[in-house]
Amino acid sequence: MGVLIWQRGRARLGAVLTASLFVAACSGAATTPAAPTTAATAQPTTAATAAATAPAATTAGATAVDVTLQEWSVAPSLTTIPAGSVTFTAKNVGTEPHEMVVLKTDLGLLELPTGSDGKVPEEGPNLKAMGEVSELAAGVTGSVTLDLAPGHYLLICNIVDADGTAHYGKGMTSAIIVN
Ligand SMILES: [Cu+2]
Repeated sequence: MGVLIWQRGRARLGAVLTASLFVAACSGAATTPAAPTTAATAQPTTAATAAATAPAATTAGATAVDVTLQEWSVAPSLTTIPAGSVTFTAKNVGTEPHEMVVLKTDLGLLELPTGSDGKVPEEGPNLKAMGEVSELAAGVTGSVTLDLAPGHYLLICNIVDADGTAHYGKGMTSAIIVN
């Protein structure tokens, strides 16, 4: 009788120990796969954030200059800008077509040479066209991004109307300093 009780007690103890080991093994196994799952979820989130940030940083790197064109003026929002990438966004708020040509030159606002038709040559001594937003109809906006070195620049409208009216000669010129 006494032996039988001892054996039962021992068998019960064995069963409890086995169950404990089994639970420990299970929870251990359950914990291990949980960690990689968390890491895998976190990693794509980080990558997606980095990808979304990259294009924004590129855009933020360019200096933005808004240029208002009308009869008879060229009005940039900034007149002194840092060297490097510059995005000019020109809006024609006038009634006639206008354009915006960026010229690197040391000449003054109305000192540029002009042909017999009143047009400014876009290449020459102390004169170099860097780029342009070509002819915009009334109400239209256009942009151009240029890489500008330090220097003195003029923004002009180089359109000459059929009746011979040269927009530059009418005063469509403005200076920008890049430093
Ligand atoms: Cu014009």
